[in-house]
Amino acid sequence: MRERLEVLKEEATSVIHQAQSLDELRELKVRYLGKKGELTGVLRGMKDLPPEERPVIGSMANEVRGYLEELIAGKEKELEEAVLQEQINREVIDVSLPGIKPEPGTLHPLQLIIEQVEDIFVGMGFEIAEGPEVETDQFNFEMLNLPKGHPARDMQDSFYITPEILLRTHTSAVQVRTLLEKEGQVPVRIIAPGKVYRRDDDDATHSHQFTQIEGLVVDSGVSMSELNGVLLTIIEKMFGEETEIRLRPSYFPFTEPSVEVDIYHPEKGWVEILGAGMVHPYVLEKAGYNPERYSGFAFGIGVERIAMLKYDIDDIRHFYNNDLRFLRQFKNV
Ligand code: FA5
Repeated sequence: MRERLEVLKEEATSVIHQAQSLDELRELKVRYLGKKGELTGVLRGMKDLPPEERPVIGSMANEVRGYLEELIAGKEKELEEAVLQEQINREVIDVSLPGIKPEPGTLHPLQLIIEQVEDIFVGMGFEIAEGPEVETDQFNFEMLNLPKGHPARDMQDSFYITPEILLRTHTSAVQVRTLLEKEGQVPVRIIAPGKVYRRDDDDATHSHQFTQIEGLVVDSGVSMSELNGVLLTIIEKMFGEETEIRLRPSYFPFTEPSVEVDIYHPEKGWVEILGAGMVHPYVLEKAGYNPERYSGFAFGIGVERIAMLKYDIDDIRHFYNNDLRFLRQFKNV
């Protein structure tokens, strides 16, 4: 019995030392120390020993068990460390290699124009206002002197959601919202950039969804010449002092008189960029401003048209196709 234990100890010591993997070690642990393992087998045989030998062999067997347990634990640690070291070696990062540079995005050309125009107007004391793209018929049309059935509604063929709610056809709806918010207070000096929607057929210069910047000034004694001055300032700052412009008399139900402004482009000829005029007394009155006391002017700039002239873009659809080759050109402007 004593010899069997000795042999067992020796043999186990040797194979445990040679174990190559944690799995192998686990198998050895079961083989020698498990319930059906070899050491347990020896202990089972103790019942056949003379009583006086049993304590001696028992204590020896326990010693062997303790020894093997410690040996296995030590080997386990060694193998675990080897696995970890191997993983560290495999995942080593060479910090001296050049990194992958994330390419910074660029501002969209329409956003560039909006920000340039905003800067110029903020410099002239204007505030920036906003309104929703889903608008009521009342703010988009009725309070702008365009009652239901008015023929001028056809100029802005609309996307209706319900008979009373639509995608706004122009940013002029923000005029109404601003005046109602200001509750009769003056001065009002705002610009309002945003998207607008019309059932226009798309072509090189028209889109069913485009961008406008509305402007509105209301105060006592606001005149048409002030409107001319503001429009000239913005055009000169955006296009340079040499730019040729043309004011044409026009018609909008919410301004009287009304004008449209064209810019001359050497290849494209005259291009309409905005509509403007003196705020119609009906609009002032409906929004709580006494037209006897106050006057104002308003304008609506087509942002795509400005960007097309400024950056020589021949088709409005380039703004919406998100072709990176097109967008990357605006990196350093
Ligand atoms: C209006 O939308 C008026 N609300 C402008 C206005 C505001 C007048 C305040 C008076 C006072 P109009 O429909 O003309 O006007 O549009 C204004 C500008 O938007 C045009 O001059 C043009 O530059 C641009 N625009 C109009 N339709 C389109 C379109 N389908 N695609 C791209 N740009 C357009």
